[in-house]
Amino acid sequence: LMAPRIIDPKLDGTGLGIAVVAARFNSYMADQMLEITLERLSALGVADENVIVVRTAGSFELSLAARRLAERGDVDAVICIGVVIRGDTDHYEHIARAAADGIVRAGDDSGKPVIFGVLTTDNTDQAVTRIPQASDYADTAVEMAGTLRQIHDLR
Ligand code: RBF
Repeated sequence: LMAPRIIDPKLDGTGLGIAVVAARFNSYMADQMLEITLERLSALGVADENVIVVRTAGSFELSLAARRLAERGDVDAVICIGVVIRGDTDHYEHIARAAADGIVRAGDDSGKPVIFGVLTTDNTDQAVTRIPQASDYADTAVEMAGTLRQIHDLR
C-alpha cells in the first residue's frame, strides 16, 4: 500500500527570489507595510540581493508590475502591497476590484504565488489597525514558493 505523499509548509526563504510591489498611494500606511514585509523576508532567510522592490502610483497598477516580475526566472513569488480607502466616490469599488482581480490573474497566468497585501477599508483608522497584518505576507510568499517547489519535485 502506498503511503500518501504529504507536503508540509516550510518557512525557509534560503535561495528564494522575492519581489515586492508597493503602491505609493496612502504611503503613510503602505510604506510601513513595505518595511514590515522586508524585515520579515530577511528573518525568513531571504537574502537582500534576492529581493526586488518596485513602487507603483496606486493599487490599480500593482498587478501589471506583479505579472512582469513573476515572469522573471529569478523571482519565485511576488507580494503586492496597497491601501484602498473608501471615499465619497465609487472609485473605491473599481480600484479594490481591479487590484484583487488583477492580482489573482497575475498569479494564475504566471503560475507563481502573487500575494494579496491590499487593505480595503472604510476609513484610515481601520487601515492603520490592520498594518501589522503585513507580517503575514512574507510568510505566505515563502510558504507558497516552497509548496509549489515541493509539488514540482514530487515523485
Ligand atoms: N490608489 C490606492 O492605492 N488607494 C486608494 O485608495 C486610491 N484611491 C483613489 C481614488 C481616486 C478618486 C483615484 C482617481 C485614484 C485612486 N487611487 C488609489 C490611485 C489608483 O490606484 C491609480 O494609481 C490611479 O487611478 C491611476 O491609474
